[in-house]
Amino acid sequence: MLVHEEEPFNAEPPTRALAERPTTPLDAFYSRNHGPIPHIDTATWRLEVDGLVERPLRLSLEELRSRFPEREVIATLQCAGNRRAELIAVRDIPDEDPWRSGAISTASWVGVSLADVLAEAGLRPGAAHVSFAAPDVAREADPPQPYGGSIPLAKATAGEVLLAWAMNGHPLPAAHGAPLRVIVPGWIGARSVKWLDRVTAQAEPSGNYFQAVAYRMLPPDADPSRCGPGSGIPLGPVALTCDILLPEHGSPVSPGPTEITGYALAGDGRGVARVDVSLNAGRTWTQAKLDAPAGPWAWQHWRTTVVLPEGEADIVARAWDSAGTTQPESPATLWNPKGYANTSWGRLHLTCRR
Ligand code: MTE
Ligand code: MO
Repeated sequence: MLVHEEEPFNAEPPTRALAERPTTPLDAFYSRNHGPIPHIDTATWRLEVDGLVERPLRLSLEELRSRFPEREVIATLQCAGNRRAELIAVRDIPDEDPWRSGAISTASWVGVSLADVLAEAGLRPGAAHVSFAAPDVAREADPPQPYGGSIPLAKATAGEVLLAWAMNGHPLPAAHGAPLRVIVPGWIGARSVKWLDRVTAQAEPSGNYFQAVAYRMLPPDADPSRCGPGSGIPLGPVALTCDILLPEHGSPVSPGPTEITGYALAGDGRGVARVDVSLNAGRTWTQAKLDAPAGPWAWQHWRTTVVLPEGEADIVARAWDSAGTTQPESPATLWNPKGYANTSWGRLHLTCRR
């Protein structure tokens, strides 16, 4: 793993570990933490469900498991800061980790549907958002702030949002949110709150720092240190993206036929329709072969064989979605002060020698 910070722990896998299987092994799944990992005693832990509900709930993990149907969703989680390093190369972004291509991973998640839990609590009129709270505290804010966030009610009740206790067939590891975390498929990873202890139905989005201040798309001329709650565009659904995973950045390759592998992921409600690869900065393209997705919320791997020249080669890849739209060409067109949502063409520079 490439460790960006030890405390709080932030690390991404080499892209090779993301290319091998549709789901990412637990020890290769990226870790994104804003504060120290809390170690929670599952025996005394309870989930509170409150706010604009008819019947507030207080549930142990055992009660959650026995009172609601178990669901499995294979979902890709992607940090809004994935590929920030390419944005930093355009213009510096102080105080944010330079994530490369590995702040994205896919797992099979097992838990209960948030929709079922909200139905049991009974939503009251006026509920329009569902907020999530956790006990970990982030020191990057002044004063330090607990972690939280929210999603609109339509997404919260759509069925695919899970309160999950298992990942790839194992109990959720502490680093990934044990005993219980939210999984919001198709939305930025930041909304998939780990170490969940409270779900609140409310009229407005969460006022938590990570919803109201951070994870917002600021205009390019904004100074983040002067942007208060509500500035910019709150990030939620992810946009169409794709990237190259193999060969790995900087790996030695020979000229001649070489397999290129990557992933593509469409935005909420859309599918990946095609992936194109170019060796000449987009003058001509060839189509990659797309693997079938493991489910509607999972990335799709793709592969194609290109003939690499001797010397320097620049490979680019772009995905198209079911609405016929494609990705922006360059990180420069997407630069923003916090370095979020770099969904530009996947890029790989190789030096090919015999
Ligand atoms: N939940 C809590 N409680 N604290 C956090 O710092 N980080 C969020 C989200 N949930 C975070 C959290 C962010 S920014 C991302 S991208 C995902 O968790 C990362 O999940 P992972 O570490 O399991 O990959
Ligand atoms: Mo994130």
